[in-house]
Amino acid sequence: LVDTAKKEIDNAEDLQQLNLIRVKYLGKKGLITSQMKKLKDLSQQERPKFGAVVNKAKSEVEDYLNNRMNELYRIEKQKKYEKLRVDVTLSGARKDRGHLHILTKIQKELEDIFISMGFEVVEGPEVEDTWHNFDALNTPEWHPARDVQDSFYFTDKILLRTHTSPVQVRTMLERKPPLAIISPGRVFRRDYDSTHLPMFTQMEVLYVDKNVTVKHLKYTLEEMARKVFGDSAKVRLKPSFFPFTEPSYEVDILFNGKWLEILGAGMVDPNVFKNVGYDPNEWSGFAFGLGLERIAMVKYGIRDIRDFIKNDVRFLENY
Ligand code: FA5
Repeated sequence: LVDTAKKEIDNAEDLQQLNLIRVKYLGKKGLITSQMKKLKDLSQQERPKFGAVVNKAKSEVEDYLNNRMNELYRIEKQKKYEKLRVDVTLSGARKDRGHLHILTKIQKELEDIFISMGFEVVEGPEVEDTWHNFDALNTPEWHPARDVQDSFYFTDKILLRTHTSPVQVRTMLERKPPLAIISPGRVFRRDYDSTHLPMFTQMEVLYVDKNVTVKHLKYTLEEMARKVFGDSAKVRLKPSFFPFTEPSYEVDILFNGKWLEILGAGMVDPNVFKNVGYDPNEWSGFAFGLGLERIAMVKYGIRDIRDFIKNDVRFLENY
């Protein structure tokens, strides 16, 4: 009986089957348990002997069962974990990853360059009033830049800013000199061709301190050009005119053997200082406004400025 029990126990495939075997042999009416009922038919002398044999069989089968139970338990647990296991060496399904837009990258690059020179990033509103956008910047009513042909007006006093220069005004009104700020952002003009967009990105740079000269301006521009375009890049200032700077310059950068105009610059006009309550006899400064699309075009050889806003992935993936 013990041997057949053991065989059955060996063949049990899971804990459920094993439990049925336990009932079959060791349950209240089990095959081994019920052997004890034979005791009453035996003689006084035979009873202890027979009892001992049955008890031994019982504990033998019990031990055997328990061993098999532990074994099956281990195997089932193993199977469960096997199912959950992840093969970390399998190669994953490749996902297309996005990246920053070329303009965002250029903006961050320029921000880092100026931050490393001690400039601070400030922001201004895209919807401006004519005072901040023009008057405070010494641009009188009759100036052609104010023309409705060139600017997007909401009312006669409110418009989409045409450049980032009003942020100069807002910052100087809020703070006392000296100051060194940059201000990147969107600006809007009625322009549209392969080198002009109606919405484009400028970055204003303003430095105000005592005894600031054109040399400081030129050094800052050269430093910027070297960092953006490499050590061989050269900077050239050409006389120009802006109402809010005196003298004013158009700035060319030599890159890949070509001189390219990418920004307007100059020494802050004394009238602008007066308009924000700075004493022009005490304070001086330089300012410039970069076109970020133009910088990216020069750096990466992009021919048509309209590619920036088409959102064509085939273009964007190149940068
Ligand atoms: C200005 O906007 C002046 N506020 C810059 C300035 C600031 C001068 C501080 C002095 C002191 P301008 O209109 O030249 O200047 O524009 C500056 C740059 O913006 C240009 O050199 C060019 O790179 C870019 N730009 C101008 N118009 C467009 C346009 N429609 N699309 C793309 N880029 C443009």
